[in-house]
Amino acid sequence: MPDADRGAFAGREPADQSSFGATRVRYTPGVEEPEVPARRGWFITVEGPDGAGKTTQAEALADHLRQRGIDVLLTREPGGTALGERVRELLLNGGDAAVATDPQTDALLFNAARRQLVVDVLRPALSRGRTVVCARYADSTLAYQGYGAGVPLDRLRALEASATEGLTPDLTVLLDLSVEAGLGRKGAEEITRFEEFDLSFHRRVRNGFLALAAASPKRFVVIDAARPPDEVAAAVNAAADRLVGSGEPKPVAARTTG
Ligand code: ATM
Repeated sequence: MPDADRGAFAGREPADQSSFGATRVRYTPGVEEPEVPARRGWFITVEGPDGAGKTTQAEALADHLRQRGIDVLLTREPGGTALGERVRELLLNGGDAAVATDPQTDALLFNAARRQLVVDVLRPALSRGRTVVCARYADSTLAYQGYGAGVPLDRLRALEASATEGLTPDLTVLLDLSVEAGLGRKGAEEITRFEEFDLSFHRRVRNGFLALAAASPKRFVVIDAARPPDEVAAAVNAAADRLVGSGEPKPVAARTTG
């Protein structure tokens, strides 16, 4: 993502820093489950293989929901917190031999960044009634490190449970696209370590996303991302409108299984 686009994804809920002096090592303040507020937000994730247009579509969806009067926080994985953005640089840096390439190490790092996002940004926003649109979330680890790189899915689900404590999206929009079309859309400046993997890896990732969608048809909506961006956006908006029109979101406290 170009630097100019980062601002849109950088929105974070401020953590309570009051009990930490400037000279001390900072740990995440203790997590206190908030009282269940009157309003709760929807949690929507946008997933898909490389080049499917997640960034564009997540931004367009956030705009659409804001036009409906909904308070939206737009964020992304890996990223969305200071730690997450640093993990992003570390993990995506193409061609850097110092970066780990063991897929389970990758999974641990993605989940470390995820946990920080859940604690610092997602839960506070949702419990204040904000709707969150997040480009990538836990399904990406299952697709890339699981289906793509062969880490057993049950191991990844255990890491996910630890990172998210059961915070699951209300809606996951899967932008589906052939591997050839997706990789063909990427500019040279967008090439990360993951695009350097072979085509069969990316095919397993795509098929992994489709398998995840087939296993959770209530949560997923699969959209053909080969169509023009405005048609894709209309389909994404329609899926979000169905969700938002379907009733009240669950209380955030009820989304904790850990
Ligand atoms: P984009 O957000 O620009 O799609 O890049 C994130 C990359 O990180 C993406 N691959 N590429 N290019 C997928 C990869 N990724 C994982 O492998 N596992 C994860 O859990 C997440 C969140 C991302």
